[in-house]
Amino acid sequence: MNFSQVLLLTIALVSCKTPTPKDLLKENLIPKPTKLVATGSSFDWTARTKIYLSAEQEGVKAIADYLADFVAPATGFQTEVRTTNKPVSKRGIALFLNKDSTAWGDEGYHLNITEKRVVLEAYQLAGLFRGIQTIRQLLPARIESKELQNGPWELASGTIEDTPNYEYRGAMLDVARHFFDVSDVKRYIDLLAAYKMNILHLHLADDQGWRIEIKSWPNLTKYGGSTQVGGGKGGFFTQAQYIDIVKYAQECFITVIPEIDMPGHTNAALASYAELNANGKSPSLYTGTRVGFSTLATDKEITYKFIDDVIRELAAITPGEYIHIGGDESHATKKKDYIKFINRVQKIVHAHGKKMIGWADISAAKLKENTLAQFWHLKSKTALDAVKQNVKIIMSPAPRAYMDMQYDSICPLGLHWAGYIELDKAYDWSLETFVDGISKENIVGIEAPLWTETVETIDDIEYLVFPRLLGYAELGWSSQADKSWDEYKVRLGMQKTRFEYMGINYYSSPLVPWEEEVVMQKVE
Ligand code: TNX
Repeated sequence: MNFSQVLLLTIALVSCKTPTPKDLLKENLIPKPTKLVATGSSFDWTARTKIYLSAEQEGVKAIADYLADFVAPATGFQTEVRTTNKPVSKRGIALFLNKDSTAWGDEGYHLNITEKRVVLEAYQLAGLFRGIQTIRQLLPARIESKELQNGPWELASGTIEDTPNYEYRGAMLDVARHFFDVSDVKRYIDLLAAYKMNILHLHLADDQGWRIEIKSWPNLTKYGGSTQVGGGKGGFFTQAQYIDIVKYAQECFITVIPEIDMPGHTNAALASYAELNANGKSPSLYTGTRVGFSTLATDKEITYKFIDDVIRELAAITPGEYIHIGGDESHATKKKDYIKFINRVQKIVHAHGKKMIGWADISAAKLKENTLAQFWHLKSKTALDAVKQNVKIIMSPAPRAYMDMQYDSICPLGLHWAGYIELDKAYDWSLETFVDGISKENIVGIEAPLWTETVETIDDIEYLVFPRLLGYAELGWSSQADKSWDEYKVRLGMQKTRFEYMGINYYSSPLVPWEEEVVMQKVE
């Protein structure tokens, strides 16, 4: 294109008033919405577009600001947020809490797009936030750019009705094997939020490091946080930093679930305080990757005083209802001691006003019905034993959902003890049929863990998480009825340009038909 053609095209764009026909059905939304009807036209977000909300709806303004701020860098628009009596009858974008729509649930939303307006309605604020992520994906991929881009900024017209299939949709980040700082965790939260995930599980303590400040036991971080796998300097979150992370996640309607793994996976604590060891002696710090060798002294009273202090301090800075106590791979703890230990820790968690989550190994103990068991193991007995106690399951089966598994044998990062997990394997299964004897009513949802024995930087994190995360997000959010890898992989392939503008270091799997997003220019 030469200069005069560019000029002509620009004039055509600026002077054009008729909306471009667009097909909502051809948009590549992930996770796939529950119901979608296309009306063949589009809404054009311009410099004059405003976001309207009704004055009395608390919390909506923050979400409107989030949307306005999100589009600002790429569009150059300072989209005004205005309060009015009748937000849904204005020309522009309306965000509205519909208090009668209890059936949409906390996270459901309705989106109605015409040539004149975009109306996003939800029963709760979280639903508005999830709906904003849909608006985000309906805008051209270059909306993700931090630099000014050319318009137009059109959204295909039609209606979307959307509610999540599962209430628990999460990812775990292990900050114990390698430490990741507040900015890395916030980046992780941003990426979860983009795909409507609602749980961030932080694995805060393991053999190699203790990563959360506990004021009553200061050596945990001072000494126990001072290294990591490979012998690097480690690190930890102060309580103030943790509170900052929790608040950041809350703004994305994501709940943080903190995990202190016990009674195994505790070498960092045992190294920090001799009295927690059965023999009263501290082991050295550990920077390798073996598992199953450490245990708290389960028959010493000081151990329970320690746990009580840790859970009390953690509960005080954690607004979410759950504390995760690990409980996996306690091979150095005798079975009868393990059972007594878990029963007692469950009481401590409840005494501090929280509910307990543990890896499904905890089903050997006597669990309360409001405890959740996180199924990870190749064998399903642990999950079945939990279900027998009326305990609900978080599905994290390692051969499908472990984001630290390599994609294939030449993948430069990750482990493969549970197999290689290419994108088709990560996506092509269903939560409710994966384990015989466990069905939808036993399951709260899905969580994809990222263990970090081999993961050292945020780039490493992104490479293992992307794009598997999108598949997990869809398994949790979308209804499973018409699911197919062949259809999904095309939608996934269309995320290429978006990932690039988002600056994501993703794995470009050969199984996916990656496509650049074509920039639609209006030539009249
Ligand atoms: C098993 S999964 C573990 C972790 C390791 C992971 C590595 C689970 C509950 N325990 O301690 O980091 O494998 O994939």
